[in-house]
Amino acid sequence: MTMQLITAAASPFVRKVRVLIRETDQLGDVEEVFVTTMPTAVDPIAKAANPTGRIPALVRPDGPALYDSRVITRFLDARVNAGLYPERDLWDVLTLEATGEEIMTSTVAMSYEGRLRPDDKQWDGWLDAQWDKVLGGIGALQARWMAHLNAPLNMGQIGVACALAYIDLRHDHRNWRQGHDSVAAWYEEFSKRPSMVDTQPE
Ligand SMILES: N[C@@H](CCC(=O)N[C@@H](CS)C(=O)NCC(=O)O)C(=O)O
Repeated sequence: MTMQLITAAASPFVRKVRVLIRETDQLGDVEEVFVTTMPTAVDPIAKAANPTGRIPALVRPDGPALYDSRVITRFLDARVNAGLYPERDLWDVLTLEATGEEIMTSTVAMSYEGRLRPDDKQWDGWLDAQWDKVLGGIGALQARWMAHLNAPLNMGQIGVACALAYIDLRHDHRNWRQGHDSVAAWYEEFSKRPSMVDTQPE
């Protein structure tokens, strides 16, 4: 039976799930339902699937809806034994995935600040503090995580790639590649995967 993924093209949290679905050949089992939702204008379909209205949410015909991208990716990985969370490396892969998630949390918050808050209420200090967190995450990728990024495909890599792609989409002018050559080179290659190309926001 078909499941429904409540989706938006630009969301990095959603994109993680969409990339996993393609990498694990589950596109035939999941219908992608596109919505437009924001903290200030929550889409009713998103709200029906997740009490907070956040996306992604996965509506299942045979059980309650799942939400939070990491819950959904664990579920879809386990469903087909895809091995994107290898047992022998589990805590590293989860922490790498969390590093991508932390970057997404700060960059999505920065986008909302810029797009939703009135001009006279913009707070540059807060934006800069969020960007510091992003730089902390990318710095850690460069210093500690390159071996894991270059390992066989795992969910941490997908999360990181979707986080970096979102920076290109919304915060390109901050020039995240500067000082992070290894991460940038890794990302250049990873973003050529068909799953990434197919989920590239317009
Ligand atoms: N921790 C959540 C975060 C999801 C999230 O913040 N999604 C954003 C889209 S990028 C959203 O739904 N925003 C609308 C809102 O906050 O109401 C996850 O990993 O799924």
